[in-house]
Amino acid sequence: MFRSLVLGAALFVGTPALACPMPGASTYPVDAARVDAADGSKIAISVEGMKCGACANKVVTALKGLDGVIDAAVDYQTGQAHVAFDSTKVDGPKMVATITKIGYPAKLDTAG
Ligand SMILES: [Cu+2]
Repeated sequence: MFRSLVLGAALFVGTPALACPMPGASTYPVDAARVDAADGSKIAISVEGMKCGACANKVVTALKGLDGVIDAAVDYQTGQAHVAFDSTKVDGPKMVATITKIGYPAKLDTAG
């Protein structure tokens, strides 16, 4: 009885926080390859503060909501975002501002 209570408590503590319900979910390699193959200009952005796949999805959704963004791939583990975009409609600073506004401090990744 006591032993199972201890085990139960250990399992409970080990459960990821509810705010980040998708700890293992990353389709980033596939998404990044798709972005590389897409039309338009390409840009890399560093994003801080992402903890799980749901965080990455929020960033992707925000980017795709911008007029001119063709496709986006975001990896919460490395904080990398890759975006394919129409440079006549949107630019890097606008994407950075959009990501930062939803709560993830971002900056242009000059290393590519
Ligand atoms: Cu998260």
